Amino acid sequence: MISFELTDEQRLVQQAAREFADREIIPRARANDRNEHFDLELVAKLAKVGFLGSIVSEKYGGRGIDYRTYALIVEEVGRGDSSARTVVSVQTSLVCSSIERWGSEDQKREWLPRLCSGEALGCFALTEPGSGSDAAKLATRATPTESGWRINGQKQWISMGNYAKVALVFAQTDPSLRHRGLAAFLVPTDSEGFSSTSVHGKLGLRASDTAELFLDGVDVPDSAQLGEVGEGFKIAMSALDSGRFSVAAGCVGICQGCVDASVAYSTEREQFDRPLASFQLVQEMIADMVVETHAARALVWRAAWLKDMDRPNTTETSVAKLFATEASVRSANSAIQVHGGAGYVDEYPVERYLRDARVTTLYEGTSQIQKLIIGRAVTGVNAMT
Ligand code: COS
Repeated sequence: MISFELTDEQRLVQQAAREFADREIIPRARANDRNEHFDLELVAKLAKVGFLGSIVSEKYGGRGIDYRTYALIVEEVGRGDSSARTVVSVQTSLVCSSIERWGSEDQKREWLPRLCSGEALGCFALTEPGSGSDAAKLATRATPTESGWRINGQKQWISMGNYAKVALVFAQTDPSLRHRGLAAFLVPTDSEGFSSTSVHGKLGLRASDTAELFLDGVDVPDSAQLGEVGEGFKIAMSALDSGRFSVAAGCVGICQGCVDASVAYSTEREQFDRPLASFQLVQEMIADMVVETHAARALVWRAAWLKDMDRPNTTETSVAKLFATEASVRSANSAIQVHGGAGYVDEYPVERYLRDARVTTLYEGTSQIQKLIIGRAVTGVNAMT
């Protein structure tokens, strides 16, 4: 039975996450955004409260929480700052969940406790200059050596790539096999031949580290391979099932933040001798934001329910990701409208919400890719080949 009632424990976690966002994230969000500052102090605090790798089982240093509870945390962090939310999402959903699901016992013991405690950051290195939506068409090559693999290639738009101690790198072992030739590797970023550069000039997510990675003859042992040769694409897709969910949950936080900011501003600010909130056209904008927020949250919770029941959820995750990300862009745009000129500068969070929301309809699968996944699932026809 699906229920909208939170358990006592979920309510406590939600409250703790809300207070954490208000106390630790929001006060530093504007300066971090202005300074393009990847805030390692904040990352350490996120780790300390258990928000990194929280869905990982306790055995490996996580909190073993369910996906609904995870969504509650991610929503609150996302309401605070999407750059901080990106750290939680990448570390937890893309890196930790992949290692927990596909890793050997040794790999889990080596990396998960360090990732969950924040001692090490991880990054997810799938995208390349020539491979974005067509994720199977990687140019990065892994060739067998006597004791393992040599990896050559380049990765692009990699969150936390300049700070990660381990990169989950996807590479092609045999181009003739297309997606069935892909393999995944846990590459320590201090390996010889591994280097990174920072990407600057982003519209939003300015406090999030974004890197280009270069793998120039990086040698890794067999033990660095995650899963089997040929399983790389499935590993990437299953990671994205969790990553897209996390992005969606973060966008619910942006929507809620837009509602909160718009209610606060419109009830304070007066024009024509009455509060903005008394104008029907302003109320309409706020009501639309509320509906978007509730709908996005319900879709995220539905996907969470399927994940917690261990049922197939790729389509429902795409539905949640598509709706929540687009809703966050619409809500942030309307929230600026409610704030008028004040919404256009960073005294209020709404302009950052819009800039940060914008990438969510692009990364971890564009809105168009989500639509094609949903369309294929319901029609049985693959529009991508
Ligand atoms: N979980 C596990 N396996 C999955 C899966 C999932 N969610 N989705 C697909 N697979 C498997 C399929 O079952 C299939 O397996 P077989 O080889 O056994 O038949 C295989 O993966 C290939 O699947 P598919 O036919 O869907 O592959 P396509 O090349 O058509 O790619 C899309 C499908 C476009 C959906 C995929 O490339 C994609 O999601 N692209 C966007 C990439 C993205 O999000 N990039 C952002 C990176 S992070 S910023």
